Order: sequence, then C-alpha cells, then structure tokens
Amino acid sequence: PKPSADPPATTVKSYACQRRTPLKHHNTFLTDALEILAENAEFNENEGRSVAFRRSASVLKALPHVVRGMDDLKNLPCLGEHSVRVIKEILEDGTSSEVESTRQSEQYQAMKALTGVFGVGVKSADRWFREGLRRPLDLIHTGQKLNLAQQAGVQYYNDLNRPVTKREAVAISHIVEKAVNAVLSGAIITLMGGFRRGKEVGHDVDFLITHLEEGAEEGLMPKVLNWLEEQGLLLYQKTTRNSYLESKDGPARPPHNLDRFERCFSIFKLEKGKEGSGTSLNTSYDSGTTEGITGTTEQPGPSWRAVRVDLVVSPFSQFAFATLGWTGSKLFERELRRWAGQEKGMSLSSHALYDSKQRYLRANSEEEIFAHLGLEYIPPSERNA
Ligand code: TTP
Ligand code: MN
Ligand code: MN
Ligand code: MN
Repeated sequence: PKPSADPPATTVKSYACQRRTPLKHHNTFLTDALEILAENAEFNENEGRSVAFRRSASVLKALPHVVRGMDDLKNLPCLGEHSVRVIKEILEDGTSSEVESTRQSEQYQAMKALTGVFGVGVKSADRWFREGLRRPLDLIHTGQKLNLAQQAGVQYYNDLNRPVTKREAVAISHIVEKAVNAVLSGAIITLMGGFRRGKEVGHDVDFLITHLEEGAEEGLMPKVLNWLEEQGLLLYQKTTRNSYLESKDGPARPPHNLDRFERCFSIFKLEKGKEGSGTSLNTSYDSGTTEGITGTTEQPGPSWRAVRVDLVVSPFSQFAFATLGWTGSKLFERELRRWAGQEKGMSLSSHALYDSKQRYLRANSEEEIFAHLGLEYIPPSERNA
C-alpha cells in the first residue's frame, strides 16, 4: 500500500476530551521527546509552554498510525511551530538536538531527581538546584530543613520511585476495603487514576470512597486512617481539602461542600508476597506502629515496601463528578474543564458542573456529565491523553 500518497481523512478533534486516546499508541518515539520538553518547561515554571507540548504529544497519541513524514501531520490540530520543528528533526535525523541537550542538561537531571522526592515541588527543587544541590541525598548531606512529607519522601525514596504493579494495587484495594468496612458498612470503594484507565503500573494507587446514603460518608476519613494506623499499615499521611477547592476560578458551590470532600496523601506499608491473597493484613511486623514518619528508622527491607496511596471521600451526590475528576489523565481533565469553559460557558470541577447561568447540573454517572457537556462519551481506557 502506498503510505501517504493519499492521506486518509483522519480528522482529529482539537480537544483531548473529544478524542479517544488509548494507553498504547503508535508514536511513542515522538511523544516521549515532546513530553521531555513539556516536563522541562514545568521545571522552568513555564506552564503555557508545557501545556503546548503536552497537547501536541496528546494529538499524536490519538493517531491510528505511525507518523512517518511531515505529510502525516497535515490537518492535525494543536501542533505549534515549536513542536512541529522538533517532530521534523526526529523524523529526519532520528533525534532532536533540543530534546537530547535537555535530557543531558544538569538542570533537567537535577530537577527530575529532586522533584522525584515525594513532597518536593518545582519551587523547592529549583531553590535547591540554585544552591548547588543535585541529588536527593544532597538534601541530607547539606542538612536541609525538610517538612514531614519530604522526610518521608527521602526515607522511602527508592520504593516510591519503583512502579506500583496492578497486583500491588489490588492488594492495597483489599486493605482499603477492610479498613473502610471496619468503620462504616456499605461504603463503595473505587480504584481511580491510571489503574482505572487500564495502566499496568502506576506511581501511586488512587481510591474514591462514597456511600449511597448521603452524609454517611462524613467523618469517614479520620476513622479509616485511625484504623490503618492501629494496624501499623500507615507510614505517612496528610489529609487536606481537595486542591480544586483552592483554585480561584473554581465554580461557585455551597459552602458546606468545603468540609465534606477530603483527600489524603499517604504512604502505605505493604507486605510483600501477600499480594492477591485477599488479605495483606498481618500483625507480625518487625516494629510497632509508626506515627507519621516520626520515631521510625525502619527501611523497606525484604518483607515490605512503601506505596503511595491517595484516598478521596465524596458525598454520593458528587460521586459522578469525583469519579470523572479522579480518573484522569491530567491532560484529559484539563481539557474537559477547558472545553466546558471555552466552548460551553460552563464550569466543571470534581464536585459539580454549572451551566452558563450558574445553574447546577445534576449527574448520576460520567455518561450524564459528558452528555451535559455535549461530548461523546469516552470510556476510561480511552482517556489516556
Ligand atoms: P495521579 O495519581 O497523579 O496520576 P495517574 O493516576 O493518572 O497516573 P500515575 O500512574 O502516575 O499515578 O492523579 C490521578 C488523577 O487524580 C488525575 O487525573 C488528576 C486527579 N486529581 C488530582 O491529582 N488532584 C485533585 O485534586 C483532583 C480532584 C484530581
Ligand atoms: Mn495515580
Ligand atoms: Mn504520576
Ligand atoms: Mn494520585
């Protein structure tokens, strides 16, 4: 067959939430390169640039074929001049000099290593980089003041940078189910994030917890955490309000929601060799319970590993929005909100959807939210934008 003599009329829609993006696609050699540049732009706190590269990469992920030449880019949306230049270089030379020099650069490597520590954001990493720090261990050697999250991040650095397998995610699910059921019966626990989109590995495990009876979920998070703590299963935890609530451009919403939607960033202690057995609970630990990360010098050894877990509790009335908001990918979420705002004059968050007249639009399922937004339903496995 002639490759691109007669380019197929592949119409790619311009918002990621209008397209199907499978987990495995045909253009990793290009998207990996563009995503290095996106990541580097994030390290330089250039959000506009970062999003532009991520959007370009995402368009290529949605293509049903390998990009072999510049003709294949005809009629594709979102490809800015810079991205096109990078793609052209890779198609012609096999690599892009900009991508390679970024990859090799001291700043990129140090920022990657430092932001790879749980609890370390771009701002801290950049400050430390400018002070001459390069590796996570430099934080210890130079006696940097670290908050509790960062202390845990350093302590469990190796484990937290090792991918979490689906098998381990299932084992963690069993623990979370046991914990939740111990303090409230009839709660619904759903695996979110990358694993819901079909990923085989992840950097953490995300859960959304709700209850059919509105209000029954109130006060659940502290009880669950207490239970986990008592069992010695928590290495670190911090509960915060949902970050979407902090954003100034979020939708108007009833103030009582502010206190009802909780999120917990945590690190679980997962016993090895218990995955898939249905229970990972075993009280024969080498040391007692831990409080935060204080009072423990124990390191992940042969018997257990540390796993990042995100827990979110949502009232049932917001469950569909929370489900959509916590499934990802991050770009897909961002594009959904941009679509809602720019194309529909609506306002979408992981709590609610408001129309252009600030009227709340009820939804009991993700399908209903897509319908409100005038979008074709995209299943989780096709949201890997
Ligand atoms: P992550 O766990 O960061 O990413 P992921 O699960 O897609 O991939 P990984 O394998 O690396 O873990 O985020 C999961 C989803 O949660 C993501 O779509 C964004 C969403 N989310 C937040 O991160 N913060 C929030 O406050 C809300 C409401 C959602
Ligand atoms: Mn995740
Ligand atoms: Mn991630
Ligand atoms: Mn997460």
